[in-house]
Amino acid sequence: MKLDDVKISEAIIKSYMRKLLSVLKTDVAIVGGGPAGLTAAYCLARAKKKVVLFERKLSLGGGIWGGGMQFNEIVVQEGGRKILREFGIRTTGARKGYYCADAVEVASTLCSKAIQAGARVMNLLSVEDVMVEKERVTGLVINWSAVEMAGLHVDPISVRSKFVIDATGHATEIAHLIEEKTGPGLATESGGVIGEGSMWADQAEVLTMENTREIFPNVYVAGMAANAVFGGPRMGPIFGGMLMSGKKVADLILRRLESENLR
Ligand code: 48H
Repeated sequence: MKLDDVKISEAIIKSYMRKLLSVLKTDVAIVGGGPAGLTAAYCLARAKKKVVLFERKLSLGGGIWGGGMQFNEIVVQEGGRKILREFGIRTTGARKGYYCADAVEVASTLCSKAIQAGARVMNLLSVEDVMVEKERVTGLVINWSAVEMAGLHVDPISVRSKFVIDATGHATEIAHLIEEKTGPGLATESGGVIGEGSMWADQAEVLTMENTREIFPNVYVAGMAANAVFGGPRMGPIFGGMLMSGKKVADLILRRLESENLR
């Protein structure tokens, strides 16, 4: 068959527009495609929820790719290994309780499994604001990352979602946005983002799980952002907490969706 260049363009435009239209109203909108966001996307999609994940960058995976100091291996503990196994990702036991996984295998597999489970993953799109109605977040405001990078004055568009997950990592962008626009109403002691503490892997892994929760009506925080919001320490290249936090946030939202459907 002779290829028609314009038909290639037409196929891409039609298919992308179908995808974009399909994410305008969702159950859960996730900001950030690192380990926490991708794990949450997979767990929610597997439970048949309508889920979209927005990632600013070209590639998904966030901080996974670089492992520790560009050694492309990550470490997980027992709980993290269990989740990696669910994804079919292999680990090697450096020593009991410290399991290594190939960072490239982890990033690519989390991404492919989330998409195959039914999550819509939209890269090259940045979340620049949230929609707030009656003191609760009702969706996200998105724009092309290229617009953001070029600093162009181009207005964004909005997507509605029952729940939002801030999985933006160290930057904690959604929590900062909410604090900036609505005042100190976050579920922290100060009502604002406390900021992440210094390295202490053991505490950080425990606190990441504790800090994975709702921080503003309809907004949950997961992964590194959870520690940054509540002032937990950082943990370096151990990623089990990120995976477990992604799973926990999905479970919390699944329970909410279930109870709200029953009402
Ligand atoms: C669209 C956005 C926006 C936005 C940010 O940094 P991540 O990998 O986040 P986590 O929490 O899943 O994992 C953290 C982990 O990678 C890490 O950094 C660890 C364990 N550090 C420990 C330590 O001590 O340093 O991914 C977040 C993603 C990135 O890909 C961003 O590009 C993306 O979110 N993002 N996407 N719109 N406004 N903000």
